[in-house]
Amino acid sequence: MSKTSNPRKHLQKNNETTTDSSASLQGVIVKALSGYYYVQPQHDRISSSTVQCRARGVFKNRGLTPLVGDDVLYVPTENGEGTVVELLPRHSELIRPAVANVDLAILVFSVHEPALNLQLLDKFLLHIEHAGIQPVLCLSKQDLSHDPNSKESLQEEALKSIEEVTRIYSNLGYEIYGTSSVEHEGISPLHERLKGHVSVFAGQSGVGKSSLLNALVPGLTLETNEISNRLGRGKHTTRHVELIDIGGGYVADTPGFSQLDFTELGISDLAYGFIEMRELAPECKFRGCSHVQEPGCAVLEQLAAGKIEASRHEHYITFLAELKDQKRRY
Ligand SMILES: Nc1nc2c(ncn2[C@@H]2O[C@H](COP(=O)(O)OP(=O)(O)O)[C@@H](O)[C@H]2O)c(=O)[nH]1
Ligand SMILES: [Mg+2]
Ligand SMILES: [Zn+2]
Repeated sequence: MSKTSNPRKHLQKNNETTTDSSASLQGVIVKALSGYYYVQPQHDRISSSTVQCRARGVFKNRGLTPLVGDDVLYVPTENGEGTVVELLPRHSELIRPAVANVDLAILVFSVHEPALNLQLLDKFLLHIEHAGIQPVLCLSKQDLSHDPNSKESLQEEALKSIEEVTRIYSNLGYEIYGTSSVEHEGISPLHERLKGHVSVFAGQSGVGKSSLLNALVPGLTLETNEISNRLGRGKHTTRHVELIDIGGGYVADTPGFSQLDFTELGISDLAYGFIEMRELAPECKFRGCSHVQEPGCAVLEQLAAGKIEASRHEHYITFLAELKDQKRRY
């Protein structure tokens, strides 16, 4: 029996509205490129093959654009491809990078090379908190703290970084993972943490994000030690987001939160992004207290009592000045 002799199939091919939606399957968009959406079937997560899909025109009419990370319903078509017929509700939406349903951000900082920068750490945390995503701290390159070949001063600095981050940030309730991609240390606890989530890895260039992903996913060979992706290495390398299946979860292969400016933040968002200030704000005498010099400020009281880390408040004040300066320029 030839395929075209089946009248129903014939209809399907020529008129997508007759597609039987009850035959739809669920999946996740893991890549979007040139009008195609690559859907990883939910029922078949073991095999790595994705289904190349077009989206129904009806999305555009409703102003909906499917994003990488979206949970969708799709209907397989005859040629082995598919049609995305429904977008399931989104839990979150990141703009840069454009990914839906990210719920975990792994904030990577190296214990050395590049040296630990607590101000940058607080800036990343602020943006992640603002995006409503759960942050997880990862202190990478831990091997540098005990590498017998490295200088003693370097080892000391690495140890100091570990001690400082642990003291400040675990007191605030943040989870901290220590890793070494070189020694493959701490990789599986991090892997466990990523399961069941769509994550982005954030952190400055050179901290070891790509190396970590390569260590987490057997067979993955992301380029490491990239100098800069500002100009792109070839004319044909268009930057697109892709989700990497890490076995029980997905990670977006993008330098997450690449633009850390304050354009999207207001003054109250700043205090919200510092969790200790968010918690104390209701106890301040004035509503909308900016925790800079107001009388009866609970944050300033706790700071004076040594219960709020000085570096945290310092960075908050610095960001506040930057934000005000940025607003003035517009
Ligand atoms: N000692 C040590 N070096 C590392 C580790 N992970 C990455 N590196 C090195 O750090 C540099 C930057 O790594 P890469 O993964 O490209 O960082 P990314 O820019 O954050 O993606 C490379 O030279 C890596 O070899 C680690 O665990 N230990
Ligand atoms: Mg990289
Ligand atoms: Zn206050």
